[in-house]
This record gives sequence, C-alpha cells and structure tokens, in this order.
Amino acid sequence: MKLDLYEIAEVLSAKNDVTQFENVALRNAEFDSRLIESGDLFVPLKGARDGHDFIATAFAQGAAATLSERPVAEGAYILVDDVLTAFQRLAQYYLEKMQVDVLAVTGSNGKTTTKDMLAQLLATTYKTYKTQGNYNNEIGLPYTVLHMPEDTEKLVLEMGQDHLGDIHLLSELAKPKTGIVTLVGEAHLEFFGSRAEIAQGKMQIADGLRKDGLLIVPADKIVNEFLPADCKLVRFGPDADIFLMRLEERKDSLSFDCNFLEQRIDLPVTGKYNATNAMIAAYAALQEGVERKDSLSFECNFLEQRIDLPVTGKYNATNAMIAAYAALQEGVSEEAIAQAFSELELTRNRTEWKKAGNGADILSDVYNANPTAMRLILETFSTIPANPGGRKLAVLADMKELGADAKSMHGSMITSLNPEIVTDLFLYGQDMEALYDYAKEIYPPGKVQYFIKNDEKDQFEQLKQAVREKLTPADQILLKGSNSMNLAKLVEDLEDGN
Ligand code: 2GN
Repeated sequence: MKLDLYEIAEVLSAKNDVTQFENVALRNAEFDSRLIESGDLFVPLKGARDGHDFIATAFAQGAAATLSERPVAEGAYILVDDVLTAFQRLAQYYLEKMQVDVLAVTGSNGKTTTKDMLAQLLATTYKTYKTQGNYNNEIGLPYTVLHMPEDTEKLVLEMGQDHLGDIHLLSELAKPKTGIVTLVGEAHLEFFGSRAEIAQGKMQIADGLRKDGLLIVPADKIVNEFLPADCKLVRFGPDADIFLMRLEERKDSLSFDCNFLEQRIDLPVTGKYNATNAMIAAYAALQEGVERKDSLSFECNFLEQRIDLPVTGKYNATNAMIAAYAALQEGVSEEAIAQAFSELELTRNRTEWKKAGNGADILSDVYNANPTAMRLILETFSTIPANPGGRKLAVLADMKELGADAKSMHGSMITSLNPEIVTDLFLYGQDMEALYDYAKEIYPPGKVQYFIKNDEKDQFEQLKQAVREKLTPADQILLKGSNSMNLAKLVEDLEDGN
C-alpha cells in the first residue's frame, strides 16, 4: 500500500491533529487484528464485536496507526466519524492515485467464474489483481483495493449485492472502466422481490462507470429500462452483439463414483454398460497416468480462433466469451486469450451450495471463520426459505485464534440463533462448549448436540453419525467453522452419502 499517515489523514479530513505523530508509511490495512503485522494500519470495523475493542491488541501486534471514532492512548490514530465510510473513501482515493483500470463484474450466477477468467486473460499482458474469496461487499471491496500490489495495472473487482443499493456504492467507489453484468436470474442467497428489482440492482454497476466506459449486459429486455445513456453498450446472447456458435458441450448425462477415484465421473453417454466400460477405461488410464479433463470449446463472432477451456457448462462458455470480449477491448491479443483459456484455473467458491447423498441441501462455508462471518452466515441461512417439509440444521465448529475471549465470542453466537428457525444444532470443538451452554437452555431436549475435539479426543465420527441420523432429504444444513476443524471432510462424506 503506497500511503503514509499524513496523506491518509488529509484524504479522510481527520478530526485530530496528526502532526503530533511521526509521519510513517503504512504497509497494509487490516480489520482483523489477528492479521496485523508490523507497520500496518488497523481499521476497527464493527462486526460481531466492535473493532475498537481490539485497538490495543493491534498495536501490540505492531500496527503503526489506526483509524478510530474516539481518541486512542496506545499509538498514532486518525480520528473519523465513521470507520467504514473512511475505509471506503480511502480505497476510492487510492484507486484514483494509482491510476488503475477497474473492470467490475456482478451477476447472480457466474460472477466469480467470469472474474477469474477475465483476470487470467488480462494477466497474460498486464499486472493484474482480482477480488480474493468472497471479498466482494462494502468491506471486502475496499479491502481488495487497498491490498492490490503497487504495480497493478488492471484490477478485476467482483461486486456482490445483498441489498438494493449495494452495487451503487461499490460502483461509485471503484469507477469502473468496464462493467459486466453476467446473469439476472434468481440466486439462492438473494431476497429481492422480482427479477426486475434484481436487474435494477445489478445495473447500478453503471452508476460509477467512467464516461467512455464499456458496459456488457445480457440481451434481456428486463435490463433495458436501467440502461445508462452515455456508455458503450454490448449485449450478449443469441443474435445479440456477442454470441456463441457451435458450442460443443461434453454434456453430463451419466455420472458415477468408484472405489479407486476421488472424483465423481461424469460421462456423455447413458446406460449401465457404458458406465462399467468407462470405469474399466478410467482404471486403465489411471495406470497410464492419464487424468480425465472436463472441457468445452466454442467459436464466437468476434474471434478468429476457436477457444478451448478446461471447464464445462454453457454458462461458463458465455462467461468466457464475455471475458474474452472485455480483454480484447483492453488490448490483449487473441493468441494470448486462447492460450490463457487453455490453462484456466478457477477458484473454488468458499461458500457453496452442495447436495447431500440423500438429496438434502448443504450450505458449506468451511475454510475460515471469525465471529462476524459466522454471524452473517447464520443470519443469511435463517432468512432463506425452507424446502417444503424440510427443516434447517446447523453444524457449527470452533473459530480458531480468537485469543483470551474465544469462549465468550463463541457463546455470543446464541443471539443469531432462533430455535424455531434453525431447529437442530450440532456443536463441535472446545470453544463451542460455550455456545452449547447457552443453546441447551433455549433449545428443546435432543435438539442440540455437542461433540468434543481436543488433543486427546475427537468425536468426528459421532458428529457425522448424529448428522446422518437427523438429516432428511428435504432439509437444509449449514456447516461453518475454521479450516482446521475439518468440516470439509464432513461435507464430502455427506455428499458421498457415507
Ligand atoms: O464476513 S467477513 O469475514 N467479510 C470480510 C469482507 O468481505 C466479505 C466477508 C467480515 C469479517 C466482515 Cl464483513 C466484517 C468484519 Cl469486522 C469481519 C471481521 O474480521 N470480524 C472479526 C471479529 C469480530 N467481530 S475478526 C476478529 C478477530 N478478533 C476477534 C474478533 C474479530 C481476534 C481477537 C480475539 C481476541 C483478542 C484480540 C483479537 C483479544 N485481545 N483478547 N484479549 N485482548
């Protein structure tokens, strides 16, 4: 981060006199005190806990300065009215200062894929940085901006919307040169009244678009009434500005597991004999060191070359086409585009909907955990409509490295739980015992179960057994915890029906 204390104070119109502190270069901005390293700026946001409570910890970790809404004794601080607004303003200023081209992507489905593809295409030719993980909201986006390497030329930002108006704020902050709306469909995690409202929300990506900016949208009349007047507009879809031709999907019409392969196999054929033959062939190929790859290829009206990429699905082809068009506009050569696609790597979505072997819906968020993120997902999960005849269950495991207050922070999750909505709880890990103590007071008998995991004892198998006994095909189940709690394994076993 190329910013120093006095510069930040000026940009944010600090309400205190910062010349009482030495002017220092700030290395990085962090809102999780666990991530603070020497020379960083601490950003005390309000999450499940108020970040201001951790200012002393941040300085102990080596923070060089902090933003703050009140005077601070421990070190250099920049006094502001609202830390979140200040954080967003700082990111906005930083983008202007660094003269980075922003390409922004939003949509209900496929925005992560499109973002990844686009970033990889741009990276063939430019220093490119992109949104990591789910850092696509009013906190994650400014964080992404302030964490881009100093030599970044192109920044690909994902913009997520939980509420109407979210994308407006993000677009005004980032001032995209290119705005992309992938799909205007119904997404699992959204609560808008209608498709039109979703479209309106997504189209706010144009609100901060640069004057000569490019807007790429679906050729869907639902977006028409939200189109801005002064931009270059490109629509995608059949017979629109950009479209697919001769799409070859190696379509999944048969799938199977077998004992010697980790992965489920999907095949473009049907019939039990074919499955058996394929299994034999897969075994033989494995002996030869051959890996099976899913792929698709297509041509489109604005490229000379046929594009091959190692993923399947028509949405992916459309997303690839959009990314190719945007990259071409940025001056990436067609050869570089074709090459980058053939080597494509996509990030796995951290929060994923999956299907259990028995048909139940799994909401899996098992790679990191802090109190805010756990609260957010519990609240989101509680708002999603239940399946007809189905219940909502949750497996919550320890959040690691929360320090001396860990137990109370686990216990405080009780305020995001309603026994009438999330009816069955499985709590797993040492610190979750604190939540168990509260939960058993408000849940009916048998509805909360606790499982131990410590150095001596691990009740993973008991946990799995208990979940399997309760989970019916119409249920939805949330799994959330720190990576080291191994819930990823539980998700996998549930998917496989083990
Ligand atoms: O949901 S998020 O993860 N998000 C990030 C942006 O992109 C989208 C997703 C998220 C996380 C959001 Cl939106 C907002 C916040 Cl504020 C956070 C977040 O990091 N919250 C955190 C806490 C809370 N509440 S991180 C964190 C770490 N902290 C505990 C509280 C907390 C560790 C800690 C524990 C104990 C001490 C110090 C630090 C301590 N000090 N104990 N005694 N003295």
